[in-house]
Amino acid sequence: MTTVTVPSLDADPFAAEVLRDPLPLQAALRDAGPVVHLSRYGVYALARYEQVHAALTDWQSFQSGAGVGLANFRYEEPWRPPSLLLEADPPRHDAPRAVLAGILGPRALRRLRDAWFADAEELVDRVLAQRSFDAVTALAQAFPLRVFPDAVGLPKEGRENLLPYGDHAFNAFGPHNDLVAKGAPRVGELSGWVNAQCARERLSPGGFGARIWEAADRGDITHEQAPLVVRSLLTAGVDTTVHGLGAVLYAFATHPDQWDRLRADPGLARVAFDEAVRWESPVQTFFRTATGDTEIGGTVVPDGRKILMFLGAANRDPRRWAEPGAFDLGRDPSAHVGFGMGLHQCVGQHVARLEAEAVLTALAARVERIELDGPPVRHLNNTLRAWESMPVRVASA
Ligand code: OVM
Repeated sequence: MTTVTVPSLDADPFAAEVLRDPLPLQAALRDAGPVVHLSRYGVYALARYEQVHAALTDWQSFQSGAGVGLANFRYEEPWRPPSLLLEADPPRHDAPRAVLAGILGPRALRRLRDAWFADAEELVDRVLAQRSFDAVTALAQAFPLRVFPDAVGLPKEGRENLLPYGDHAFNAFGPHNDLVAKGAPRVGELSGWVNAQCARERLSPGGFGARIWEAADRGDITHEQAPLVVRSLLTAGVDTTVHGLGAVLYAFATHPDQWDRLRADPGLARVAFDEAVRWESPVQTFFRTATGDTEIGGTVVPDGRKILMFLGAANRDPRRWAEPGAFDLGRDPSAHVGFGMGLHQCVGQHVARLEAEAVLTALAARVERIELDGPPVRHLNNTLRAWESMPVRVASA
């Protein structure tokens, strides 16, 4: 094999101006080569679809067990006990994954569908009493916070901790920059609350949390593992869907032709959500760690080195997608890597799609036009592409 020189960039993917608009760096990384060295952090970067997809589907060479953030658990203490799903490799990963996949799978969600659609209609009716509102707080945050904690079986008290905890967890995948420092003062308090909700006694019967504990009773996972699997739900289940909804609402507020298309065929709601996940990539990046010297794109990444996968860049790679910058309900976005790919692909994706389908269906039946009513404001996070606020005005149907 010929060894090629790896292009090196000193750009900071976690700098505020890059987080505010990651598209120029994504393009520069894709164009620099299949693998790029990021000298600032001493890590390798993949930004083309082909290499991101290859890394995601090769867990043997690209391990998660050393952490999926910048911190290398071979040498550094994680900020919390590692996730049994996200930060684990087979075989340890597999039993917790199988349990959660059953609890969050399409079959299990069927019994939530009617209630969530009714909830979405009620929420949307209430929101539409105003002609202009903040789509982030009134819809993108309000709907997941209304349905998901109940589905998990959480008590009412303390739910306001869910978003700040998740926001910090996603910041903590990046370097120790100001975003991590900003969250640090509350980590003890937020983690204390989250960890306490993972106990069996806190979780109401019939919910996702109680079903995790029942899986432990059956011996599918151990009773020691159960609380950490519940913690995964609480960490990954709220901010992600909030920012996914924010992405699709922004897409429609800025693409009235696509809104007309959805209104004409509400069956497109799920495709619309996946297209928005491709287009905005609410989860922008995750790391892997080279398990042994690993060849990718003609370059050998040495054992133990961190590899940053740009999911958002792969989802807009013109080598894979025609007109990648277009939000287009006519395309098939199903191969996007916004939910990851392979063994670790988002286990909650069916929950996310159901939430989005409920909100979009309720909106499409009631709203003729949705437009920005002022400049939307980004929420900066080391991992998430997110909105802080999005003033919109609507015309009722
Ligand atoms: C987890 C988890 C899984 C996916 C994303 C994530 C904070 C966390 O298992 O805790 O982000």
